[in-house]
Amino acid sequence: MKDVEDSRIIRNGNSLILAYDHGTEHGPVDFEPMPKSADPTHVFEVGRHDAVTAIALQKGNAEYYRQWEQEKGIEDGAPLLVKINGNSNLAKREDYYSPKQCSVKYAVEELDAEAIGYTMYAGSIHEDKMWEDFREVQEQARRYDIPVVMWSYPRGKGIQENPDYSGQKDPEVVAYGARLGLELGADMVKCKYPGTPKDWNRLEEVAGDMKTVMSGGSKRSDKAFLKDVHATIAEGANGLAVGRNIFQREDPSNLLDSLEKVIFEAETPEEALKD
Ligand code: FBP
Repeated sequence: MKDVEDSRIIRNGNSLILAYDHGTEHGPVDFEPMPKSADPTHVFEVGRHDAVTAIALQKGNAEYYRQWEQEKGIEDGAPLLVKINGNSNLAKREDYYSPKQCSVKYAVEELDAEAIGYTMYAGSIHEDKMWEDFREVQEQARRYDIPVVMWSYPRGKGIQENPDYSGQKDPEVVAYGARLGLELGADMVKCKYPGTPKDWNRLEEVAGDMKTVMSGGSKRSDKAFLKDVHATIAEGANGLAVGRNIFQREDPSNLLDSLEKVIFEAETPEEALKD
């Protein structure tokens, strides 16, 4: 197996993944604060910023991305991470489940993916099925020597009905989700920020050497966002996977400049904002 450090989604040990699967996961409502973000090519352009080490797209947008690169002669687009599974907000379900829309073979052979993303809902009544789905994805990714990033989002009835847990942002739940990434063979886990540096540290204590990145969350000020990113990195995180905090900004390039300094150059938010 190739060392994950050799992947282009990693730079100086860290990553900044631009996530743009929201049209699947949340629907067009996420584009309302910045209507031009509904146009995938606008976000593809944003991904050309030096700070971005991968762009995470569902299959259809990944196909469009490759077509856009080809038609425009673009050679400096972000490395492609294909998000293999996903689900919409429209369906009524008994519990969380994220079906696959793309095979690893198609992602690598047809789309030239450099990494694979998979959402895992541990704690759902469908967890067992998702483990089986993930096993197949992880083993195929190994065959192609590309890293697997697990969107590790424990949620569902197992957690809601367990009095030991206060919900999906309970630090013990988040840490358990991160640990499952290690146990099941992910190269990187993407976890929700439980809220404090100490809570993120709990996750790092159990994640071994596996890469960990903070999941962006809803839009906040540059300063507040950089503070969270820096706090998690100080506790051992390897960067960020972010969507709304980038594409819901009129011009995200300033924030990307600052993120680059915090994630790859070990600057504090104050230093990064001052430059
Ligand atoms: P954000 O930075 O906008 O939070 O995006 C991260 C992400 O993981 C996306 O990849 C995904 O669409 C979304 O969050 C899922 O969030 P949730 O399932 O919590 O609604």
